[in-house]
Amino acid sequence: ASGKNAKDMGAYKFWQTQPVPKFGEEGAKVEDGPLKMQKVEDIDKEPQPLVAGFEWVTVDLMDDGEIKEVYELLNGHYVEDDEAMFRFNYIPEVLRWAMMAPGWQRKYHIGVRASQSRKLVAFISAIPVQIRVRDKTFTSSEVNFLCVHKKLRGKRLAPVLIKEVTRISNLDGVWQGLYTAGVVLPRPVSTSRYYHRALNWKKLHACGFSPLPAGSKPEYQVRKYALPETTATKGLREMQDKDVDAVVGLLKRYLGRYDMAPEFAAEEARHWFLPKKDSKQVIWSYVVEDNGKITDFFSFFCVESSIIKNNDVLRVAYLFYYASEAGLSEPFDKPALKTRLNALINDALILAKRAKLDVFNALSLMDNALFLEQQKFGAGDGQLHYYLFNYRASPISGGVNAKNQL
Ligand code: NHW
Repeated sequence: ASGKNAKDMGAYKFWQTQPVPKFGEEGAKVEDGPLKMQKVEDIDKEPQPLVAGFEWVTVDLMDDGEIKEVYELLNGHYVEDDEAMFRFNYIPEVLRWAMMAPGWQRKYHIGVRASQSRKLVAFISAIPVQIRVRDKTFTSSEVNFLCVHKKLRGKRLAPVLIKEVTRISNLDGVWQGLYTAGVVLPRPVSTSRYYHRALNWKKLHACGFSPLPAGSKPEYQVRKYALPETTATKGLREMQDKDVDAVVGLLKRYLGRYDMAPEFAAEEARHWFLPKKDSKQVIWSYVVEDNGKITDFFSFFCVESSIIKNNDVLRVAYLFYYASEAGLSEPFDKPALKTRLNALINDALILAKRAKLDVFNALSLMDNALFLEQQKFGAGDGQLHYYLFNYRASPISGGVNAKNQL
């Protein structure tokens, strides 16, 4: 609770009414489990009414016109950095990938329209995910893209949207939520920091993302971040459909090393990791094959950010999931994992550069501490806090859900 947005518990007028852990109880050893038990039959069948002039809708993301409306709402009003230099630009391909994962239902694409103008002014969404916290796995609504039009801010609409996605989840028998935010709310289960690795330093400098360090020269920076043309890992190739089962198995074992992680069914892995051939590429996934066996896997996705001052975009790569047999040897061989991850991530940087991405982001979670410095990532000023709704857990180490950077 020491972040710049931290408030004492009583100041969280909405969140103090919700089944989330409170500040001041950190570090306590508790038995993991739900905070509140309810029954489906006790859940309201209808949404809470909105103030006059606004109405609930569900958004049809299959419809090009409707997804464009969500795109435009987010493009104009979603998350910005503190200096308002950049704002996420979630193109429809990314929105569909993120919100139409296996198990998605249209009723979770919740919008608010102005009754007269029909304009979409607020949005929230969720997809179902399987989350494992230590030895317990449960279904959870992963909530994302909460957005309120700038003209309607501060009017307590966000809590109404959050209660609506909770109600819809509860009616489906889902009682837990998972979400991330840059702001501090009661109470993160895990917190990580963003790290950035320049791929196109000149562009990052020109748009104000990367300052020139004191005493340095632009050409030094360009040289510092230069990368080879070709990857180095033997057996590295693009992941294909035939690799899905092997990747799921490897990931399950690798993610088993962390206290908290998602569990992927084959169909989910196919959705999250295999690029769609017929639209703009969102996700890049690679495997290392050694004598017919998949020994390593990594993936990254791209989300653009608008450069607010000049209408250009930054193409930002986000490190997604990875796994390596090098982390699974008995006994655990940390130096071997470090060497392997550095080789894999260096190849990921090369591939991202080849795909014309400008910067590569990673969080301080999973085993990323083993390569961030060596691969020339620098600490950013953004933090990402991970939250569970209606779940109490003892402190989580190495908490991971890379998807939640979206
Ligand atoms: S985080 C990105 C959230 N979106 C943005 O930052 C976009 C730009 N900002 C906005 O659109 C990824 C507005 O400022 C928003 C707040 C809409 C953020 N999460 O309406 P009021 C996600 O999408 C609390 C949760 O007056 P506003 C994850 C705030 O603390 N709560 O504010 C979303 C205060 O409560 P308090 C947030 O500025 C997860 C109340 O909202 C929040 O007009 C959602 C003020 O409301 C945030 N990011 O609109 C939770 N930001 O207690 C899912 C502010 O302090 C929970 N607030 O009085 C799980 C549900 C599913 C359960 C299933 C069983």
